[in-house]
Amino acid sequence: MRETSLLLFLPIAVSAQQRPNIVFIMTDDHTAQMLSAYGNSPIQTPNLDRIAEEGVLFRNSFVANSLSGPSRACLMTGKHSHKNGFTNNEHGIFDGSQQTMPKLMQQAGYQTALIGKWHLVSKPTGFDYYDILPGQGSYYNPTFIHDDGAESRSKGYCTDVITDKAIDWIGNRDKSRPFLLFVHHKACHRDWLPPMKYLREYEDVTFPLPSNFWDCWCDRLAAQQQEMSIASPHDMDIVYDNKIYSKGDSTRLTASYLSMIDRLDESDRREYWAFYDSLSTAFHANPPTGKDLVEFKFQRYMRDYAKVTKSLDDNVGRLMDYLEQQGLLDNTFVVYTSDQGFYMGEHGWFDKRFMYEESLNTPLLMRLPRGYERRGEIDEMVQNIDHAPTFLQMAGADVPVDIQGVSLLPLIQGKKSPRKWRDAIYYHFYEYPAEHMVKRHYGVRTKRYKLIHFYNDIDAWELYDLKKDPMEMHNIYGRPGTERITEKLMDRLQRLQEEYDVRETDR
Ligand code: SGN
Ligand code: CA
Repeated sequence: MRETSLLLFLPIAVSAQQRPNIVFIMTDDHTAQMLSAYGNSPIQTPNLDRIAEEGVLFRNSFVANSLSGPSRACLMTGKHSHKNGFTNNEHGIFDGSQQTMPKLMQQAGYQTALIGKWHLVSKPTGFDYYDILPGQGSYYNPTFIHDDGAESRSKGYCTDVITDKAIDWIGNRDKSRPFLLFVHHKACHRDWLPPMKYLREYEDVTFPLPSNFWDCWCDRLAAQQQEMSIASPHDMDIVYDNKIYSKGDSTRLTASYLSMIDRLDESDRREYWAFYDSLSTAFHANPPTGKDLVEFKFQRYMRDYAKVTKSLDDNVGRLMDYLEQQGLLDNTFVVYTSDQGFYMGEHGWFDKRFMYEESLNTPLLMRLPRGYERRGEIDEMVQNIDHAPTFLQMAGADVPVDIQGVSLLPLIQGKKSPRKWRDAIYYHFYEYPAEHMVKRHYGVRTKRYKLIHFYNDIDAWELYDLKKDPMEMHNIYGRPGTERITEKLMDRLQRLQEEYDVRETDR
C-alpha cells in the first residue's frame, strides 16, 4: 500500500500569482563524493554548497534505477521504470503520450521549459519550449535540437552554453505565469572533457585513494564480473578516458576521442593538444606499470572530473546570481540533483548501475521558496520518483493516484520532519547485457540494511549491514545470525513489489 498518511499534507494555500517558480538543475553523473556540502569531497564546490547553506541537503537521496534515461523517465512520470516503460538506455524510447509531470504542470498553469540533456529518444512532450542535446551531447561547441526541429551548433563549452540558454529563457519568458525550468547538464559525464579555462586546474593535486580502491570483490559474484574497473585497460581506456596518447597509439575508443576534440575551434584545439601532449610525453618517457599504472589512471580520472565539476559549480552560481538579480530567488524553488551517483574509485570503479551506495545515492540540495521553513540536513529516505508529486503539490495541483513517488513537501514545509515517513525504498536495474556488464538486479534498502537479488545470468543474493559496513565490503547473506533480518527484508521487498505492482514479467 502507498503511504497514504503523506498525502494528508496539503499544499500551503497560495494565490496563483504567488505560486513559486521551479528551477530544476540536473547534472549527469555528478556524485556526492565530489560535492563539498556532503562533507567528504576532495574539491570545493562553493556555489552548490550555498544552496545547501541557504536551504536543505538530503543525506539519503536515491534513484530508482541508476542510469540516465531511466532516471529521467522516473523524474518525468513519478513512476518506477516498469511503469513508465523506460527501463534502459539501450532499447528504450520514452512513450511521450503517457501522463507526465510537465504536462500536469502545464495544466496547472505553469509554463514549462527544458534545456540540455534529454536522452529519452522520443520528442519531448509537455514543454512550452525545449532546446536539447542529441543523445549524450558534446562538451565542445555542442549541437542542440530546438523545439521547431532545427539543429544548430552553439559556440562554447557545454555547461556554459546550457546556462546561457537557461538565463535567456528566463529573461524572455511569459512573466504573467509561474514557470518550471529543467536545466539538464551534460557535465560531469564520461569522458570528462575539461573547459579550456580549467585545462590546467588540479594538476598539482594528488587525490586520496578510497579505502576500498583495491577491493577484490571476493564474496560478490556480480561485482567480479562487471566491466567498469579503473584497472582494466578494456574498461577505463587510456586514450579515451585518460587522454594519454602518442602518434600510432590506437584503442577501440580512439576514433570517438579524436572526433570529440575535433569539435574545438582551432586555437583551442592547439592548446588542448599542447597540454595533453605534454602529459602523454611524460607518461611515455617513464611508463608506469602494475599498480602504479592503475593509480596513474585514477589520478588522471579524478583531475579531469574535477575540472568539469568546477565549471559546473561556477555555472550553478551564475544561474543563482541571475535569479537573485532579477528578484526571483525568494519565490523560486531551486532543486539541484544528478541523474545518479558515480564511483570515484570506490571498489576500484568508475560508472554507476549497481545498487551499492555511491551510485544508488544522488546529490539533492534545495533552496526553498518563501514560506517553506525547513533548513539544514534531512535524513529521511527520498527517491527521484518523488519530484513529480512534490512539484505538483507545490503548484497546488492534484497528484494523480497512479504516481508512485510521494511529495516531499512534508519534509520541507515545517521546521521538522513529520513523524511518519517511508521506511524502505525499492530499486531495479535492467541494462544487461550491455556496456559495463552490470547484471540485472533489484532490491530493498532500509535505514540500516540492504538486500539485493542479481537474478539473471546468475542467481545471487547480497545482504549488507550499512551501519557496520558502510562501504559494502562484506556480503553477509546466508551467514549464521542473519536469518531474522533476511526474512524481514524479504518480506519488505515483496510488499514493495506488491505496492508498486511489479510483476514477474517486469523482469
Ligand atoms: C556511455 C558511456 C558509458 C556510460 C553510458 C551511460 N560510454 O555509453 O560509460 O555508462 O554512456 O551513461 S562512452 O564510451 O560513450 O563514454 S548515462 O549516464 O547516460 O546513463
Ligand atoms: Ca548519468
